[in-house]
This record gives sequence, structure tokens and C-alpha cells, in this order.
Amino acid sequence: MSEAVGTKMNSEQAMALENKHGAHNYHPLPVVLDRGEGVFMWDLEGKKYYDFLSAYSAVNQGHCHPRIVNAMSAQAGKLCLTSRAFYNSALGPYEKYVTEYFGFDKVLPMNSGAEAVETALKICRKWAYEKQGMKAEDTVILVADQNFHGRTTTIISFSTDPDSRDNFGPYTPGFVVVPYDDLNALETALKTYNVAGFLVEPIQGEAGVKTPDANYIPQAAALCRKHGALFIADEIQTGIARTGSLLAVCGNCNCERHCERQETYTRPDILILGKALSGGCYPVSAVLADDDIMMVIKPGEHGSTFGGNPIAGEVAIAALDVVKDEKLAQNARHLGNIFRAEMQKLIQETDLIQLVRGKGLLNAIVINDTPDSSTAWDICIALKDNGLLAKPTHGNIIRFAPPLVMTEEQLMECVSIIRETILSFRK
Ligand code: IF1
Repeated sequence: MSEAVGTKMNSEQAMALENKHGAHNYHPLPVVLDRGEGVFMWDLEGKKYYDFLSAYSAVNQGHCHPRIVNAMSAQAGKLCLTSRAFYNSALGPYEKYVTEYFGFDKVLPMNSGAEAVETALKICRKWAYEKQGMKAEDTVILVADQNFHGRTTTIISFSTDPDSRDNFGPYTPGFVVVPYDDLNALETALKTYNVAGFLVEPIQGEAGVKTPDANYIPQAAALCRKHGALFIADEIQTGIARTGSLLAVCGNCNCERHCERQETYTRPDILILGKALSGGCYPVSAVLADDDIMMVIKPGEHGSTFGGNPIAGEVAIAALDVVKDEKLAQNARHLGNIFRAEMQKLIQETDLIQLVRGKGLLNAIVINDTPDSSTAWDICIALKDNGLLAKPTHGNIIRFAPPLVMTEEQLMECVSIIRETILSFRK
């Protein structure tokens, strides 16, 4: 096994180091990235790639966006972490900024997406017991089948994916799974159980970019309100302009700021953000809600060492400024329409692709092979060789999610790479 010997490491050596010294909890594409800028990344041998995954929609603002990196560097040289045992001068301004940006009374700052989901679940339960008089022993939170909300023990307790769930029990009780995009099933569950809340992705990313009926989210929220349950939107992957509006729950509005126009915006009771909240530069997540919900959490009842740290606050302000100033929601909507139209043309030229689906620049193609086939993986290897990085989600589905700063010219070059790769691909 070749080891780095003082000179610059090559990709083979880097992969060998990970294989030898790292847990094998991933199966990465065989490429070792060393630098990123905007929509591009370079491997250790200097080969340039278009990034068509964006770290699962964390790098919406493009790799190493200078405004975000500068904000991070400046704060890192001043004050990195105080813990919440004390106030810090960056947190209040950030909390004001982010609550006004999304239109909620309060924010509870965390770090990873899963932490934010766990936070939302705890707030929901406490609200149900203390404000609604529900009892823990017979109260549930509804979740959708094929959900993905993170990898903690409680979150995988309600996963329907065996890979995420098996052999991690015993599982956290108090969750009921309902079919996604099925309003009748949701209403039946709301009538059958004492429901504290419904946690749902407005578009199911990991399940394969499952875009529900246009009425699903608005009607689901209305059903929750009718039955006294909280509507909890997990926008960790779909939020921050990814789907062509500020939030996927904004529906058909493509402005980059929240609004109260009820005809397009389904306002969640609890909004969960992560990933691109920091532009992929730093772990930042957040839970937003109004006082009547958020204030059930009292001092000492929840938090984390790094939650609300000064760097996170400065980075998130810069990341959200970039979304607004560079009109990333509008760009995602415009380029997403072009991308899906180009994929529809490609579908006419090949029997390898069944369909394309998505919203904004969160899209996926379904490959015409069985989910347990290696075809989607093999296509991603061929795409890599042709200078474009993407990865299958489940089995035969390839997710395409470039940074939202991409230009139309760059998108068309990526369409050409995908088209040439597909048309020349042999199983
Ligand atoms: C990995 C998947 C995507 C998420 C939604 C919460 C979280 C995620 C809707 C948790 C995280 C990441 C996790 C990442 C790969 C990626 C992913 F493949 F795991 F399922 F995007 F679909 N809610 N999704 O998408 O946020 O704790 O990761 O910050 O490698 O596990 P996190």
C-alpha cells in the first residue's frame, strides 16, 4: 500500500489513508478533492470537475465563497467560541438577522442538521404536553415514509430505510409513519392518534428527489392546524434557495425573501434549516418558531457547546446575504427549468433514463435499471471521468444539484457532459 512519502500525496495514497485509518461508514466515488471554487472542484492530480452535488445542497453559494470565507476568517481571528455560559457579541445580531430574514419570533441555533431535527422534535413534544395538555404516553409525532432527517438514534427510529435503521435498536417510541404525498392517510392519522406534530421534507431528497403534488404541503399544513398539530418543515436540504424560492414551502414564489402572501407561502409552525445556512463553510443549523412554541424551552433544558458560536453567526449572515444579493433563488428557478427541459430532450434520445424530476436546482434522473443494479453508480463513474461529479441516491436514481451560482453557459456545458456520457454509456 503506497504511503505519502513527504512529497505531495496523490489520490491513491489519500484513499489508502482513509481506508486504513477511517471508519468505513461511506462508499465515496473514487475521487479525492483538494480545492474548490464556485461551481468547480479539483482533485489531487489537478483535474477539474463541475460539482453537481454541492455536498447535498450545502454549497448552494458555491465553494469557498469569498464573502463567507472572509466573514469566517475575520471572526476566527477574533473570538471562536465562548459557550453559552456567557453572551457573545455575534449571536444577538445573527439571531435578529435570521429571524427577520425568515419571519419568525425566535431561533434556537444548533450545528448539524440532525441536531436541529432533534431540537424541533423536543420542542414539539414539550409544546404538546405543556401547552396542549397532551400526555407523553399516548402522543405521537407523524413522519413520512422514505423520510430522511439525519442519523441519530431517535431519527433513525422512524426511518423506513433498513440501511439507516437496522441493528440500531431499541428504537425511540412515539412516532407513526404515514405515506408521503397522501393527504387522506395524513388526515386519517390525525384523526386516529393524539398528534403533537408532523415532520416532513417539502421535497424528499434522499428518497430520490420526490416532488409531491403541488397541494400536498399547503393542505398538509392546513390539516395539521385543523387537528391541533404542529407543521414542522425540514428544509435542511430544500431550503436556502435550492428549489427556486427561498424555501420549498414558498411554493411558486421565486423571491429570495420570505413573505406572508398566504396564496403561495405555507408558513411552518417550526422551520428547520442547515447545510447552505453556512454555504457549506461551517456547521450551522437552526430551528425557527414563534414565541408561543419556542418559549416552552426554558434555561438549561436544551443546547450544545458550539450552538450559537460567533463564527456560526457571522458565517450564516454572510451566507444569507449572498443568497439575497446574488438572487440565487431566481437563478435556481431559471436554470432548473432549463435543466429539466434539456433532460427531457435527452430522454427522447436514450432508453437509459426513465424520467427527470425536481424543482429549482434540486433534480434527479431515474435510470432504467433495477435499484440493485450498478448502472447508476457506473454512470456516475463515467461522469466523473468526463469532469462532472454526481452520486446516486437510492439504487437507480442520480441526484443533480449544482451550486446555485452556476451560469447558464456552465449549466449547458454540464448538460453536454451528461448527454455525451449517457449516449456513449454501455452497461
Ligand atoms: C450524510 C443523505 C441527503 C437532510 C435532511 C436532515 C439532514 C439531512 C432533509 C441531517 C442530511 C445529508 C447527510 C449526508 C448525506 C445527505 C443526505 F444522503 F444522507 F440522505 F442530502 F439526502 N434533513 N442529509 O438531507 O443533516 O446531520 O447531515 O447535517 O453523509 O449523511 P446533517
